[in-house]
Amino acid sequence: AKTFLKNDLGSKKPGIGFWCTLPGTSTVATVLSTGGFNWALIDAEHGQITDKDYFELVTTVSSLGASPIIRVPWTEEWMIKRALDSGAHGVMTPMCHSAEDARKIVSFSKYPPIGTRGYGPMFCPPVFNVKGSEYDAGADDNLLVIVQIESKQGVANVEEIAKVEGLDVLFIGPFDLAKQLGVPFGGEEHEGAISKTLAAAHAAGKTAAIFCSNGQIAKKRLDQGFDMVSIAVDSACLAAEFERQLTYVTGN
Ligand code: 3PY
Repeated sequence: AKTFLKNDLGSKKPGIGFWCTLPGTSTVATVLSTGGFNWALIDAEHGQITDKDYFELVTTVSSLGASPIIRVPWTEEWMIKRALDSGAHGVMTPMCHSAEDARKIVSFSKYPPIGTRGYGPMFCPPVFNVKGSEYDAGADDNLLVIVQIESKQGVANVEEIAKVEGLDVLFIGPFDLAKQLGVPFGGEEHEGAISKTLAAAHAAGKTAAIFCSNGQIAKKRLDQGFDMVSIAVDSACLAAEFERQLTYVTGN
């Protein structure tokens, strides 16, 4: 069973997703009912979600036709294992600094003999609606390995990172990137690092992805050549819309 997102990227359809920071399935179900998304990021690096929430979120997202991608808090083998064991279609790791980091992440994500992923996928087959043997046989090929490029070293080493076999997506975290580079967000150096990462991903035949705060920015990034974008964050949308409605009654 291929993942929705991997299928779409393989047929050159853009990956359109959103960021989920709230536990509980109501928000993801509401957003996914729009039908416009092929992935959702379940964020356990920042926000309120912990690994106890993975199972129900992953099941809800995948049952509504999108690929659940879990961002783990850090690049730890046990964190990646627990995320994959919930039936996630892919894992995103923050702060990939080097090809060595990327090789480690790939290894943590694949079963032996390719990697070192521990075996315990009891809850994965139902998410994919397949038998256990089918999940096992397809896991290494079908699950997405996504690393974030968002540091000085990550950008410096991005060509080598992109060439790492088994890695699927280079995902730019623009906010961390600006802070880690110590440059203004949206300035020349920031955009230069973003373009360099985009070019390196494509030169190596990998998917280039970037976090976007809204749909207008996401459209620009797709036009720039990115294959995969997020368009909004659940909690930020709630706050922004409530604030907007409030201005009608408070007048400011
Ligand atoms: C960043 O912009 O730093 C991210 O990781 C996405 O929120």
